[in-house]
Amino acid sequence: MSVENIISHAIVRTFSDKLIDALNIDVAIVGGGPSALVAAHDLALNGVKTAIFERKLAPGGGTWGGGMLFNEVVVQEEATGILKDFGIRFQPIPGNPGYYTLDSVEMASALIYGAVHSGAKIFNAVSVEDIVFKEGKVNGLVINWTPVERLGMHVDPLTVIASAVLDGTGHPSEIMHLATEKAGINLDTPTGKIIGEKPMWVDSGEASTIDNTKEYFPGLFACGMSANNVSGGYRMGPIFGGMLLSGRKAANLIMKKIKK
Ligand code: 48H
Repeated sequence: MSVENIISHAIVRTFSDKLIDALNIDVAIVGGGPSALVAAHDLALNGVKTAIFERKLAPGGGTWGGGMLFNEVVVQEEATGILKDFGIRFQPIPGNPGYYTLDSVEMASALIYGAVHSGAKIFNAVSVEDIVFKEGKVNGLVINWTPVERLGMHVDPLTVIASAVLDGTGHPSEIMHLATEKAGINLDTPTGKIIGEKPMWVDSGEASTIDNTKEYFPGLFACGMSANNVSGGYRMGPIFGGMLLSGRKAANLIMKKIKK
């Protein structure tokens, strides 16, 4: 075989093996933002078969750009343990105990590396366009290549079967919209519907992001900004402790559910 052939062969074979292995998993995560990356890391580290499907080429979601493209973010004391778990460095904000700044590029890359290195699989440039909804239960995801989605090509998707689905799609809560609008699911919210995100109130938004991280329907969980949007929490801007802690909470809730 020529070296050109060896390279192509090896890539097609190893990728196919990876994708086939991910067609039936414990946890299917939609979106590769900070909350989802922490959840994937914790799940995989505990032996839970986990894959992330991320629409963009680069996972990391809203972490890369810091605040208004100043590529630094803030994290509060409660979440520094997670930063340490991923080897992310941080420095105190002088005169403001309990708050730290960190390089958002270091955070994004470390979260991605940590998730993959702990055994989670990330499929980038893959968009989730629907859920599998059988006999009243969420059973998995319907996936397609992002370029197919973007070009509006009429190409049928493939499916991933999973014991639990985690919506980590950020502000739009895409999976929850599919659940309510296409599957007619009543979510665990006061109205059964998506309440919608409120304006900026940092401390309230940080606390509610964690509180709102939960199972909204059997087999369907939400974390991060998606959870906050579903339950009507306030936004918080470029502070990320709530996102990291939400990912950790989601992983713990899912592990408890799966073990049952
Ligand atoms: C595949 C998809 C799909 C889909 C979306 O928004 P994210 O960074 O996620 P979170 O919730 O972990 O973090 C939120 C944070 O970044 C943020 O926005 C904050 C703190 N905002 C505060 C404020 O006041 O504005 O990432 C979500 C990811 C993205 O990478 C999307 O591309 C991806 O999900 N995604 N992937 N299929 N259908 N929908």
